[in-house]
Amino acid sequence: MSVEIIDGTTITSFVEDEEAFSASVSDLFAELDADKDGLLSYMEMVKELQRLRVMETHFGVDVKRDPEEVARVYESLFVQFDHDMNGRVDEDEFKKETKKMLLAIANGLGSLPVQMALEHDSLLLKAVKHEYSCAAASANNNLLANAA
Ligand SMILES: [Ca+2]
Ligand SMILES: [Ca+2]
Repeated sequence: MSVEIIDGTTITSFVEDEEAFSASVSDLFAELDADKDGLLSYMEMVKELQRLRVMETHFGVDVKRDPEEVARVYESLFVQFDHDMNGRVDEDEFKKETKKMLLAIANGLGSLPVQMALEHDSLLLKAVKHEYSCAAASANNNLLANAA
């Protein structure tokens, strides 16, 4: 875990950097794909779904403690990823839905910076690192981030 200051722009500038975002999502996908068949099953997605769930509760959407209820929430999240409903999430589906969810979080955060505890391999931490590298790289990147 690392505690970082994050705001909506941190996330949107990361998502809009197609190259950096694609590479990070591919890494995460490969890491989740335990049997390396190029598709994510529900069981393979559970770790990531739990992480998304933590983010949801962090932003005060709802907190449900009943295990059955929580399982239903995970299942409905999985279905959101599985666009063609074939029971598996491919990399394209994963990327599209991850992007959508990150942008929704960015929207929720707005321009108000918040402090968050982020896991070392989470996309949000990658977004923070991306922001650091952009700030260091050039003023052009800052302009792009501000326009986002
Ligand atoms: Ca798999
Ligand atoms: Ca699918």
